[in-house]
Amino acid sequence: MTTAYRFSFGPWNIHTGADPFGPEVRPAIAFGRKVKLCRELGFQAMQFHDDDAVPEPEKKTPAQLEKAAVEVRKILEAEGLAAEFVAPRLWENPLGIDGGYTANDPAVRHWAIERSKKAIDIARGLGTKLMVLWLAREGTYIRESKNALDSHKYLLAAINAMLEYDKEIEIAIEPKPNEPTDHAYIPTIGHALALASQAADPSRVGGLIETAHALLAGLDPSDEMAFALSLGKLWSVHLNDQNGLKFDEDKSFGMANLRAAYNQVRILELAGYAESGRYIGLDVKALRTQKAGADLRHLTNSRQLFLALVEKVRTFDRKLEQQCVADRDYEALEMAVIAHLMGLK
Ligand code: 3MF
Ligand code: MG
Repeated sequence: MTTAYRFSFGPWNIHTGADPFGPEVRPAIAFGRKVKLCRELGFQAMQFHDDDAVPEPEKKTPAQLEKAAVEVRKILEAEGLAAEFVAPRLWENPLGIDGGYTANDPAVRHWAIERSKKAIDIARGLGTKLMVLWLAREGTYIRESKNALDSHKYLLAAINAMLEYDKEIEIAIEPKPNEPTDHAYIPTIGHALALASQAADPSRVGGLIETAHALLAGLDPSDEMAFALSLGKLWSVHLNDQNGLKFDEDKSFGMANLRAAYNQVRILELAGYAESGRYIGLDVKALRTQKAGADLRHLTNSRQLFLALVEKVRTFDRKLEQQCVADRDYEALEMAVIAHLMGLK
């Protein structure tokens, strides 16, 4: 049979339900409890922002960061879990109000790179080589406020500084077209991998694709994934869902666009993603209206739906598919897919 998929999520995926227009609606859950829940819910790894793992990284030396992260690693290992990646969280710091790597102020750009090195120290302690760059505020609200030609050079310089700081790490860029900025730099995986190809060591720069981010760019997530997979550059995914062009909803996987979810699973299956050992990250959030105590189902539902769709992909009639393609009968092919998803005979 086939290799089993491995699942991951980040501490931010179990959260208090606050949004920009209202207060928290559920009590916070302590980190230790989240780790236990991670295992209990059937997940194999946790994802981290640097300060999810070690608070106030700026105030600690590399040795202190690594030591503190080793303690977190022990907590994970006690539950049989691994750390999948670390992402430098530049966007919560007032210094990074206008971006970090692409800030106009050279002192801020310096800070952003130093903070990223601290995230690498933490990754070492946690025992992962994978760094994720979600370029939250690397973009503009007002186009004239930055020189975009310079911005892309600065992004490359930051990536190169990280590669240079630790010869083992690998960087997965997580593209997103907007939010919190109006226009973000590196909006798609095409942009991410073009930048990667220019890095000092292109073999150590790849991508992470989030369903919602691709949808927000008006693109098909499964084709975005296929592009990265065909280049050997899909190093993680953030599966979730998104109901059209709205705020980044982080809905449960497949709950708005079942057919698109099926196609994401199909492409991962065709590429043998499970065998690659990479994780299925679920960047999903509980609905704000979900009551405390029943607010984990976004994770279990997403995982369950993913696995159900794996079965759907594996049991689709391949002969019929080939026949429809050979006959160029795409109406029949489409109906067969829908009938299969709906369990119609
Ligand atoms: C924002 C995101 C982020 C990233 C995370 C890890 C908070 O739209 O998707 O979630 O996934 O920072 O890179
Ligand atoms: Mg994400």
